[in-house]
Amino acid sequence: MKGTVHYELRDNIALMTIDNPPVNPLSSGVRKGLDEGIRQALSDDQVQAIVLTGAGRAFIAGADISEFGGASEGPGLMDCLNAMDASSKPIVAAINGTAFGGGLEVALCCHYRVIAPSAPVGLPEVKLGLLPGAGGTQRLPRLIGAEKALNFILSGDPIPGPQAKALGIADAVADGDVVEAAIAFANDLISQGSPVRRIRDENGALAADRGNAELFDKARKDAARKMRKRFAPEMIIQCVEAAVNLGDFDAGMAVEAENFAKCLKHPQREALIHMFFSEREVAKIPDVPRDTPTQAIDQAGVIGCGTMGGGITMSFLNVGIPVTVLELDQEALDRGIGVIKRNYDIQVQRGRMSEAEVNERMGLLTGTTSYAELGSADVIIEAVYENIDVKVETFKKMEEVAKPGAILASNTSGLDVDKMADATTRPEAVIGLHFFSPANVMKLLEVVRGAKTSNETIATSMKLGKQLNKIAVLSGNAPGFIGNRMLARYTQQAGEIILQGATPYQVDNVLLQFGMPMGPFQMNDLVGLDLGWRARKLAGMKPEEVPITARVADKLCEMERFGQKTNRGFYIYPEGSRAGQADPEVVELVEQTSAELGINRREIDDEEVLKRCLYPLINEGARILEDGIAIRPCDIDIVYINGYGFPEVTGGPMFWADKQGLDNILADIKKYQAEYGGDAWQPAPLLERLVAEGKTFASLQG
Ligand code: 3H9
Repeated sequence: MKGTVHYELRDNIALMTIDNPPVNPLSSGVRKGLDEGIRQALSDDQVQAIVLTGAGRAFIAGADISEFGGASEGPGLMDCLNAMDASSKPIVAAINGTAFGGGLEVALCCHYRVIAPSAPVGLPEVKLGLLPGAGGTQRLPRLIGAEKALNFILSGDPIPGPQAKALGIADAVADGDVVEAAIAFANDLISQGSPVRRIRDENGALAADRGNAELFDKARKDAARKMRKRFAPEMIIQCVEAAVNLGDFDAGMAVEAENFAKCLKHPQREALIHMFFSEREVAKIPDVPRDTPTQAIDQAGVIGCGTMGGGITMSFLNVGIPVTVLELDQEALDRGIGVIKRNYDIQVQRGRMSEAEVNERMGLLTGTTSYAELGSADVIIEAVYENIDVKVETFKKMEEVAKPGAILASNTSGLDVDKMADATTRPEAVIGLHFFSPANVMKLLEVVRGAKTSNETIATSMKLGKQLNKIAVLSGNAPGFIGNRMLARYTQQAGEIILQGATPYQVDNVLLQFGMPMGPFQMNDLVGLDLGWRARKLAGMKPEEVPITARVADKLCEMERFGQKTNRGFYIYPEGSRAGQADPEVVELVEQTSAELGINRREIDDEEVLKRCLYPLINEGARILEDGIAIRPCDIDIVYINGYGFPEVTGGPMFWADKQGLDNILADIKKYQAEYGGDAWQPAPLLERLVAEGKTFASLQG
């Protein structure tokens, strides 16, 4: 059995300490310990009250997520909680650290709660496709009212101790050691003869909302907007609605139990829990030991203050790391820093930041046009034009000024990191740090190891990702790394499909329905169609040499339709709007291009559009695994969800592929190979092998 609960007597108080490192989830041994401890305390006449706390940094991190979907041993959690709730002796929770999910629900079964100021409490179940299924949907509304409870449960975000007190979740904030404070609180209860306070019996806060349909309508509208295609929010709303309208606690608990079971069975739950464990798994690199020494990053240098450089700079400033940003001339520098300031000012206007915070962050920023000023940085990241010769020259300059031990990084989105490393005398310090645009917002950081990158440089870069509140995934050094290599297959197919008969709007709509935040043509409009067009012109490419999938985009550029920036691209954007409208002229242009290329257009159904966009991407993912560019399938899932907007509820492309059945995918790939030929439809040997062996991508995780 996993975990335990220590029991000790402190005079007339039974102190129970949950011990299940590192974060005390409610595993079998903990449930057993809770059950036994409560019985022991109730049967001991010396005990007048019980204090429950956690060992280490957490109170309780929630139910043991790894037990979901399998058989679990030991007493059931609900039995333990019912025994606590019914206890005739008061139980005081001493919330010493994280109390999440089932952990907070345990605290809500206690009769009182004393909290450490730094302890976060939250009900993050919605993020795992679940709902608080240990009474949270029934007790919290009784404690703080339905509206606040709904907001708290639907956001899943934690709040610190003092806020928990202000909201009514905690009774007191400890002014010192939280266990001592809880013991003192319990002794006060005993001396005052205070009755046991059971939240289940409190109905006052609910009465005000009885029959208030508007409250739940609003919650449903918000959830549909913020959590598109999620199953759990509606289940949560129904539970809180039951708490309010049924009035009876046990009747509400029955609704909670039914809806929790529905969530537990739902595929989204499995996918989201896969994401939870994958996010932690990607930090583990088999050939870089966990205890590899890392260096502190206290100061950063960024070369280039355009869109990417500016965003990277903000990522550092946002976590309090000073940055020196370099531009070629003062005008470009002023422009870049102006954009950073404007971005922060917008945050102030939206009430997300204060003026003081903006000043603090801008105070950490130094602009320069001199490389020498980058000399004290612990990491220097170049974000210059995406051209290997320009990058190589930049690395030569970087290494001249960088202090010994500094990390020299490139924000390239797919160029050869080894070529940059070879331009220096310290290739062990060179690494790719591929941020995604907007770099201050996007969670993904692709960390690209070169042939000679040292373990220390890798470990420090992975740690830096965490420091910047990003999810770092390690990639090997091959064109396009993990994400852009897969993306190329996806956009290529989208380009082919429209020439064969679909419209850009049909393709985008299919992917939107799948759950992507935007389709490939909306993405092209956002990024700017002119980028590829200009690069092709610069390379002196003749019109007939332009890949056929880029022909329509290039024609749009000739008409000065560059995408959102010119209010016209594949879509028309009414002034000031980012919602594009379909344009019949573009459909004509696509049809004309098909005719020029001698392609007979035909009806392509939505199912084919989806398969043709996603299957080559998955096939390429298999090749990436085979080439050792990604360590595990889950690394690809994390890259695609956090860098490219692949819907989280699918668990990522490789997890999703397993659920579709790899044999089905391979059969379709072979069908399209016969129809269309080309490299994209050449089945990856790994995919063929897995199908032949009846295995899944997940089987590679070990
Ligand atoms: C729930 O409670 C349902 C109930 O309402 C109803 C029940 C009937 N279980 O994140 P870290 C592991 S649903 C099992 O690196 P941190 C984690 O995998 C649950 N394992 O540390 C990792 O393992 P490893 C609601 C868990 O300090 C290690 O602990 N609760 C659990 O950065 C360290 O984790 C949640 O959703 C768990 N519940 O962050 C909370 N939690 O070292 C989920 C963690 O082998 N947890 N592990 O890779 C978290 O948000 C963070 O882990 C926490 C610590 C903030 C607690």
